[in-house]
Amino acid sequence: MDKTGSAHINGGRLWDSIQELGRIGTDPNGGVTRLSLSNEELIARQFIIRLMEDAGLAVRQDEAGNLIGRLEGERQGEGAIATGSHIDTVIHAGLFDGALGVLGGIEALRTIKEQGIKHDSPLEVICFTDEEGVRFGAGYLGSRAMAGAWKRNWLELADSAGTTLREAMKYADLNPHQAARARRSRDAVKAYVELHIEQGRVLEELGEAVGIASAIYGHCWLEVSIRGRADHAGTTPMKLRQDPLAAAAAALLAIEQIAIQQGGVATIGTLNLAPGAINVIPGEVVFTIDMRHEASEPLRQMELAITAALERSAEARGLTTSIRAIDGAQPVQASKRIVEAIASSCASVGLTDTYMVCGAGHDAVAMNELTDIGLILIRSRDGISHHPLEWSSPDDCEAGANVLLNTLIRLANDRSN
Ligand code: HGY
Ligand code: MN
Ligand code: MN
Repeated sequence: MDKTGSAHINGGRLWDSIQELGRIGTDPNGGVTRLSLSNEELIARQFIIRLMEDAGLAVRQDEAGNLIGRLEGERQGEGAIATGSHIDTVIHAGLFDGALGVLGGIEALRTIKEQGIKHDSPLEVICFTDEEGVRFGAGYLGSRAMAGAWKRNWLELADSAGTTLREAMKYADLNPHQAARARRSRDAVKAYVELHIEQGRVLEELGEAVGIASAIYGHCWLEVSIRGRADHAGTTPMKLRQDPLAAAAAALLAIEQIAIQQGGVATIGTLNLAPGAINVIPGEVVFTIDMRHEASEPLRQMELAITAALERSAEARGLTTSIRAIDGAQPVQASKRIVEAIASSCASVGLTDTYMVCGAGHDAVAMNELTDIGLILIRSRDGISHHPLEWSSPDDCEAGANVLLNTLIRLANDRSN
């Protein structure tokens, strides 16, 4: 601890670990792809285990595959103050999404151990299984399992190659039928604070390195199928077509307007045509919608209005549509006591307390079902994320990890909770 009573991590060591993890799963044309439980992610897990062990943490893997590094506190039997995030990525991702929270958490606990910093409560850093949900279609799998929200039917979810989550878990030496045993009690985890890149433009526009999330958006993921009739592209007159892509196109523009009107966001991230040939009118269109809002009711209104727009557009062309809810979570509020601890930590390292609502989802959303949560965000260059150009500076990574470090120390010695 320095003379102001604040502690500081080893910024160079943190930056090196981010770069080293970023070399696992690199894409030939730049970026990183480490889908959940893929070979690349399993290799990255071994790197995380080694780093946790080098930091002097007691390391275990729970039944959902979450890696947990733990430092015992001075008081026995206390609930842990936890931090963490994920190392699985989207496709062609950057180096920082999730990685900063896992590596920043390991660096914070390593600093506490190295410097012999007092902490009454035990401290944990958790590397959660499958936060992104990109491979199987449902996210927060590890954090939901820990929070007691594991769903057995997730095991049947399959990736684009047809491999189910059940098979992927077995491949990773996990017993898919025991995942629900990862559930922990409220007594076991007293608080969860996550460090993450902002993935947006707010902090950069404010000129601030670190932000404090007051709330995190909720999300609703739908899979939509519109079926028409495949036909010859040359001989089928326009008025005789039953073209599902035309119906989808009309609906997509309505979806954009609904999101704007509700003050939320909506994204069509995947779209597939069948049979998918240049000279065949598609018989079926399947696409996904990711809609989000900071408040529950407008999120619900978006889902209702978008569903109605899809059905109207299909019916107007005599087509059929089916809509399947594939994932979702309600917006969450950060805990007041944790926000205050983060704000005091910002002040102790010379940073202003900048508050914001976070549009990206995080394991903190799932952990909010188990305990009080907080979220520390750092600036993203040009707000770019889920992209090879995602980047945050070494200084901002260090600043965010210092705020995390001092927040964990505060919460671990706070006798009032
Ligand atoms: O989709 C998200 O907001 C996060 O990256 N899982
Ligand atoms: Mn992400
Ligand atoms: Mn993330």
